[in-house]
Amino acid sequence: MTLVTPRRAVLAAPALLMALTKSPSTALARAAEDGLAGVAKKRGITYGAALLAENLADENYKRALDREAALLMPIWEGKWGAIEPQEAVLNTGPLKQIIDWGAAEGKAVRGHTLIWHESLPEWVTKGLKGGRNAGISIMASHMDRVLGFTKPFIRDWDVVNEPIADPPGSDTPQSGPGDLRRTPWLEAMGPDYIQQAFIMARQRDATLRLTLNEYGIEEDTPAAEEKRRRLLSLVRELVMKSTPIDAVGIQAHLQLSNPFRPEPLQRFISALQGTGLQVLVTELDIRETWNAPQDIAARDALVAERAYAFASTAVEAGVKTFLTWGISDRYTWLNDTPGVAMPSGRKHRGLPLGEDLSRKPMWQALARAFSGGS
Ligand code: 9MR
Repeated sequence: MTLVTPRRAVLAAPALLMALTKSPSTALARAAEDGLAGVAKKRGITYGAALLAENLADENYKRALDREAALLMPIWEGKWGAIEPQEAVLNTGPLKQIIDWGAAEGKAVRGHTLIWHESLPEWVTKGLKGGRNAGISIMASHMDRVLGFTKPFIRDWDVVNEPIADPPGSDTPQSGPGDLRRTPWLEAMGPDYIQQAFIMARQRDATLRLTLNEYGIEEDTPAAEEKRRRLLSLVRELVMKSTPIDAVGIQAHLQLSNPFRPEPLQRFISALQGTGLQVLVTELDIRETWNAPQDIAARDALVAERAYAFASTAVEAGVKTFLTWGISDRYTWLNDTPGVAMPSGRKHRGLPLGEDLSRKPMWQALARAFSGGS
């Protein structure tokens, strides 16, 4: 396996990429032996990656993930439809597979996700039609079962995922009533379903890190600015009401078709931290434009440039937990989700390792961001 950037990538890359991949005698070269987690750890940052349990059957992939990540996050196995597909019948096998492999290799696992509007089995959506009391009881039982099972293994859960409505100008804008996304939970229980979820999680596990996770809040667009405003206002309200919430997860599914500037993100992270919460980056990946250049090196340079701009901003703002949504272009939703995958059949190259598991310029960009630009 190649551990260095292919020469053609370096030759065709712009100045920033040159800076990222040059100087083999420096910290970055040593980083090549460590993996991203090793590089991040030196700065007090925990780096991890999301995965599907089924992909652990791919030994080469597993080795690469083992080398790079100190923290694991289940892409599917912790979601309601995966873990409690039938009422009161837990399917913990695939999540346990991730937990066991993590334990064997000394990696922590974070949980994803307890309360979300997607990946809900029909028995839940039907049940939620019963109104507030039904909602409270379904939520409480799920938390009893799932947190009861994961308490010994998982110390950080996405308790509420994606509660904010997408403003006008987003890819998938929603209409009112307010800042919150209209979900089966909101309809059943009203806006305080969010606070209830955090309270219930804390009641079941006093020292679990309780995280609220959201997307569409990273880039320099009017829609992202409005979504940041909405999220900040929700978080401030939750904190004002003494809700047991510990952290906000910034998903970071970035798109090269959107502009990015460090300042709005910096301000947002500081504002969140100002409420007393931690800020994590939970799902970084980078979607290329559909008319991306043909040349692989040029494409990788653009991805690396965005990865560095984003990650260095987050790290400088004090983010200490940083995950990518996958580790390799071999397995990623970016290439199998309609509307996200490129219609031309070209594959997005938006993760640190290529399909062949070799380190790409995005790897170097993250390594450099984690090591403080040196
Ligand atoms: O990447 C995930 C995809 O494979 C699943 O089909 C989908 C539904 O479970 O969820 C995707 O992951 C999402 C994550 O759970 C929450 N943030 C956005 C992610 C990408 O859509």
